[in-house]
Amino acid sequence: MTDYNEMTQALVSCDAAELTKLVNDALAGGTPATDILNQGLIAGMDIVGERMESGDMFIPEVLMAAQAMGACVDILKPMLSDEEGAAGASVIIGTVKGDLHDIGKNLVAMMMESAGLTVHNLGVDIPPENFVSQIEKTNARIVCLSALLTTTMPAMKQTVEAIVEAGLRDKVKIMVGGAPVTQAFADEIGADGFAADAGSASKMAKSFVN
Ligand code: B1M
Repeated sequence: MTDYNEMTQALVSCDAAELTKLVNDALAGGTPATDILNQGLIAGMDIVGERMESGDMFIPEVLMAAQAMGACVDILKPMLSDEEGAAGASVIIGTVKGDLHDIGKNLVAMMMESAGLTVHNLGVDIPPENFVSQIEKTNARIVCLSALLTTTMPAMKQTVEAIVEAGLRDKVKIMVGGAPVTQAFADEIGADGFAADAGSASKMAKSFVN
């Protein structure tokens, strides 16, 4: 049986070699990739977050843990694909201005890609005007905004406003997500949808396309 506690411990200890071994062993033993992601890796990152907040872990260590998690997400990627499929509509996704967190945003991008959507992942710290220019360039039908900091949530509102000002609001559905984001906030800033995790984000995008 998979010991998720060992995985969370390896992640918190920033032990990438041990973590990738545990993930590979769990997969070989038949543990579903989604369980490894949720119960091992994301649970471990939550502990990292708590330690960061209490001052028991510092930024360089948090970055190492994030890199270890990224390596494991790459291993899980082929197994996390969504089998239902969707039309190849274009989606742009990015972390909003001022925010450098990208693990969750990349998971959302990955799930959408595997659902058959054409995903343009703009990266992190993306200013509103770049979202606007990318909508025009890619003819995107869906825009996904990610924010992990309460201080960068206002940049989501600014991005929605920039899309309205550019006259593109009717052309796209706007989805928002990230740990501090809520449905109430999505409603407040005039987004079309909020998704709490990568799986529901992918399902929502497909429902907008279909
Ligand atoms: Co940051 N950080 N961080 N950090 N960091 C948090 C977010 C924090 C909660 C930690 C804490 O104090 N407990 C805290 C924010 C507090 C707040 O605002 N309320 C925090 C802070 C304070 C900071 C700094 C300010 C620290 C400092 O410098 N003093 C700084 C800010 C830098 C910046 O962005 N300008 C900072 C820096 C960093 C690192 C660079 C070291 C690193 C990021 C590395 C990277 O991403 N490449 C980092 C990390 C790793 C974290 C924690 C520990 C983990 C984040 C993570 O990857 N989670 C985090 C604590 C935590 O979240 N528990 C923390 C795993 C990931 C799978 O989950 O991103 O939530 P998540 O994504 C989920 C959903 O939210 C959703 O789906 C994903 C998958 O299911 N989702 C979407 C995400 N985006 C979506 C978009 C959508 C839909 C769904 O579009 C439609």
